[in-house]
Amino acid sequence: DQIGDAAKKLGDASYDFAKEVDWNNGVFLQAPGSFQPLKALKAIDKMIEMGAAADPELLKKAADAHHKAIGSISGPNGVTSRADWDAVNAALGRVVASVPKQKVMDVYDAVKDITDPKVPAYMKSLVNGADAEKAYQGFLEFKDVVAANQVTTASAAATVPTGDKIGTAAEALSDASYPFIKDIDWLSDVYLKPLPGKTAPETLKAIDKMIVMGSKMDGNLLKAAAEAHHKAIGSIDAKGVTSPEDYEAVNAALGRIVASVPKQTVMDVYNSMAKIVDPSVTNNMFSKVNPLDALSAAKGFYTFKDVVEAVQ
Ligand code: DGD
Ligand code: CLA
Ligand code: PID
Ligand code: PID
Ligand code: PID
Ligand code: PID
Ligand code: PID
Ligand code: PID
Repeated sequence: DQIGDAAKKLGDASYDFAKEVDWNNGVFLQAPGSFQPLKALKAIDKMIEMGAAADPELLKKAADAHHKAIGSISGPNGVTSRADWDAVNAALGRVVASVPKQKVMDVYDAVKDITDPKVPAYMKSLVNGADAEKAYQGFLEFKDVVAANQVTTASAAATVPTGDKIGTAAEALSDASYPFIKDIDWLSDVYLKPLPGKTAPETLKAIDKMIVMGSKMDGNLLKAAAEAHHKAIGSIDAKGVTSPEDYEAVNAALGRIVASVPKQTVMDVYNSMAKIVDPSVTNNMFSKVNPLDALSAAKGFYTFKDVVEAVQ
């Protein structure tokens, strides 16, 4: 297709740049400017809206392309192979083309809003500047091909199951855990701190398992989960906490996407995360909340998971 062909030209223009970027640099975990959690949440909300509007099949293929690309990483900078670099660009270009232009621009504008204007120049200073400009020129040509293949109307909303066992179980889980949700400091910057003692390649392994799980999920249910998050973001209070109803809808939606993949795929995520999350992290989280609320939430989760497993 045209986007695939254009991605090869983009690769010619951008792979030198890709090789020069130090993908293992911890700077990419930081906020791209001053820390503004509510504005950042807005930017993420725009990404969620874009993801919910995208073609689920193309999202799945983009996830697969990333998984494959992780498998061909080489060298100290963590760069993927030329072929996989092109495949990722092509897959993302197709995702972008599957949503109306305005949804893409809304993401750009919202991210721009939390990005210090000095950041692009700083990024450029870390690589060969001429290669960065060559890559950007390639991007400008690529985006015209994407625009020429772009849809103009959004896809239909997801179908949300009703009266299912997971929906019912989500009520009990939400009742048991909402006090805990209210105890958590959602606006803290602690969640952007590096995981103690873990390198980027080690962390990427766990993220890879999430990508694999995402790729196996039922597309309609994943879309519904994105929509539930978008709605929940719309009802947050000043401390970032969503309403009990929207919280319950998020739990139900997430339970359903978990049930849509094999148990082992979920356990692969859990086990790979357990390898990189030091007990000091969980203990620190626990120390900041009311312990009885956390225990009630945990009990609720372990009851909920049996219902999920039964329909998995
Ligand atoms: C960039 C963009 C990269 C900056 C990276 C910041 C992104 C951080 C994302 C953090 C989000 C949070 C998610 C994480 C959550 C964690 C949860 C725990 O360098 C601009 C200005 C605005 C930059 C900010 C907006 C970036 C938006 C990027 C997309 C967002 C997506 C995704 C996020 C991440 C999540 C992924 C899953 O646009 O951009 C460089 C440009 O900066 C440079 O400016 C451009 C002008 O826009 C353009 O108008 C033009 O002036 C151009 O061109 C210069 O510069 C000129 C000529 O016109 C060209 O022809 C050519 O010759 C060129 O010069 C050569 O120099
Ligand atoms: Mg990504 C984007 C890393 C998994 C879906 N992703 C980005 C970039 C960053 C990144 C490189 C955001 C920062 C930025 O804009 O830099 N993703 C990244 C990693 C992983 C991952 C490390 C780990 C596996 N992503 C992942 C998964 C999905 C996505 C699983 C779901 C399928 N990702 C996704 C989307 C988008 C990203 C939809 C974006 O739109 C965003 C992005 O790239 O926006 C431009 C700048 C970008 C780059 C350095 C890489 C692109 C290089 C282009 C083609 C040429 C360079 C141009 C110029 C020099 C700089 C960019 C200017 C900009 C205005 C265009
Ligand atoms: C400028 C000036 C003009 C020239 C110009 C110009 C540049 C405009 C630009 C630009 C626009 C632009 C847009 C970009 C958009 C990037 C969008 C990224 C979206 C990320 C998402 C992440 C996610 C997910 C995901 C799916 C999940 C939800 C999420 C489900 C259902 C200024 C050059 C025209 C770069 C969507 C993918 C996993 C949130 O206009 O003179 O330069 O860049 O998890 O959804 O699971
Ligand atoms: C524009 C203007 C509107 C019209 C429009 C428009 C277009 C927007 C577009 C577009 C946005 C867009 C985004 C693309 C992003 C591509 C990102 C590629 C990333 C590739 C990576 C590969 C890799 C790896 C990996 C992880 C490793 C690092 C690597 C570590 C730690 C402008 C059409 C709406 C194409 C990250 C995955 C293995 C490098 O908005 O008018 O057209 O395209 O090895 O991580 O090692
Ligand atoms: C300039 C002027 C214009 C021309 C121009 C220009 C240059 C702009 C540039 C540039 C922008 C730019 C951006 C780059 C972005 C790279 C993003 C990489 C993201 C990598 C990640 C990796 C990671 C992980 C991971 C998970 C870990 C955290 C991390 C935990 C909990 C100035 C040329 C356009 C290079 C996200 C995945 C392992 C961080 O604009 O005229 O030149 O470059 O380790 O999670 O640890
Ligand atoms: C233990 C001991 C026994 C008792 C026990 C026990 C506990 C087990 C547990 C547990 C398992 C467990 C699993 C959990 C899994 C969480 C998984 C999260 C996945 C996140 C993903 C994120 C993503 C996306 C997304 C879609 C994108 C890709 C991504 C596309 C196509 C120890 C109690 C049985 C909590 C998938 C969603 C946006 C990456 O066994 O005696 O306690 O918890 O962006 O994909 O867009
Ligand atoms: C288990 C054992 C196997 C069998 C199995 C199994 C089950 C795994 C499961 C499961 C995992 C799972 C995960 C669930 C997670 C629910 C998470 C809910 C989060 C809700 C939030 C709401 C909100 C917001 C929001 C953003 C705001 C904060 C809030 C800010 C900055 C165990 C079956 C495989 C259900 C976060 C979105 C508005 C609070 O593996 O043997 O069954 O379920 O307002 O952000 O303000
Ligand atoms: C313990 C002992 C057992 C019993 C037990 C127990 C407790 C465990 C606990 C606990 C675990 C735990 C975890 C918590 C996790 C909270 C995660 C919140 C994430 C929030 C984010 C917010 C954000 C943003 C956002 C984007 C911004 C960055 C942020 C940028 C660029 C010990 C009870 C089981 C509470 C990610 C979205 C706005 C950070 O196990 O016997 O008690 O709690 O602002 O992006 O700015």
